[in-house]
Amino acid sequence: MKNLLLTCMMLTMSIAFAQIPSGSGVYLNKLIVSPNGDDLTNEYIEIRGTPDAVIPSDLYLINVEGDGEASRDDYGEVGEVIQLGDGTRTFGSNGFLAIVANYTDENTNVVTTNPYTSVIAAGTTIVTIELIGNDVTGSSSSNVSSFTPDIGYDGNFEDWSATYMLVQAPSDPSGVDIDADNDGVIDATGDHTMWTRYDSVSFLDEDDLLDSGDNGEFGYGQIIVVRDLAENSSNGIFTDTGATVIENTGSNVHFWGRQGTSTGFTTSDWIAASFDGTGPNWEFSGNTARVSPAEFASYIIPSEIYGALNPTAATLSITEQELTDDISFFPNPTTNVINISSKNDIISSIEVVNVTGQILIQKENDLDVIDLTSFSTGLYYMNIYGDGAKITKAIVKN
Ligand SMILES: [Ca+2]
Ligand SMILES: [Ca+2]
Ligand SMILES: [Ca+2]
Ligand SMILES: [Ca+2]
Repeated sequence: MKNLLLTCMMLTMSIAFAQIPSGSGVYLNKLIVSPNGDDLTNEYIEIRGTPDAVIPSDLYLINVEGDGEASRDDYGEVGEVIQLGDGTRTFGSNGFLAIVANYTDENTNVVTTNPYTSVIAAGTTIVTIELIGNDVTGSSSSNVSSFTPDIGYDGNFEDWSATYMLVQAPSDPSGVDIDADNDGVIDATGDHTMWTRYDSVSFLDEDDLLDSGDNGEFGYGQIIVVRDLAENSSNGIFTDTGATVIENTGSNVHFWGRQGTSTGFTTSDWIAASFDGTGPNWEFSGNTARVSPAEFASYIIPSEIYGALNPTAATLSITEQELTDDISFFPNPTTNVINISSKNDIISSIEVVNVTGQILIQKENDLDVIDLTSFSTGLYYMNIYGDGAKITKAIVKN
């Protein structure tokens, strides 16, 4: 009976979440739509597909409104729509499509070039939108008077709260409401049931919660980052049934990307991070609560990953050899202390054990020195831990 109930529940969940039929083979590979600095020249959109394949002209990147301000009821509605294909455009020979924008100030003729064009890998299909406007320092697309080519992208894609979806749709999805009854769950009927959804993610902020008299924050993605799940789950954070929900404490998401060749919606399929710095070499937050998975904390985006796969958490973990190469210590033998230095500051803890394995010192702070003054003369071992790796070194007290 229990199994039957569980099966029924799972069936119900999967039906509830499948109101938009899913396809595969096209992925949101990187999404930087709320960068530091001016959005107009620092946003970056990257789609992964089949190398050299024609991009269907009915393939769209859309955003779905997620702010439930008291004064509005448009949440669940499609906002901006970017038409990715034009009937002849293909994914690059490397399988990637990148969308970027340059901005020309019509008063001064000063051109601000986005920081990505020069680093995107050869073979990528790049669509560069030339924006012309009256305030190059403005982040608002209201400063844009023309954009060429016009594929629906004005240099400033909607920020939070919003859901981003890659969909194939039989007609332009602009204005479609996927949640007409405003309950945070994609409706079982409506134009969107004719779409094929390839990928979807959401970022939810927390300025429209119920306790401030608003309607909540609404996420319709298959994976969703919220700012403060514990405090807000009963306070108007609405996430579609079956979605993976990640908490990103006290901060919004600047970077969404798929890890490696991933295709799913678990936390190990995606990277979600707040970042600092300057594009394209943004540095992810060093605060692990603002980065998912935590292995990406302090990761600096190398220019090589534009027009390429993102790293996976597993490949970030350093090897024992790297840890060995990183660390030096002296003197050994010693009569009192051993000084330890790490080129890349990656040591997380150190233990000193005796020859029987008994732990004599264990420390996570002040890792640049180990004091053996009180130890008897003899042989000891130092276990050094850093970034998932462990090495052991013999040390001698004289
Ligand atoms: Ca909001
Ligand atoms: Ca934006
Ligand atoms: Ca609904
Ligand atoms: Ca609605």
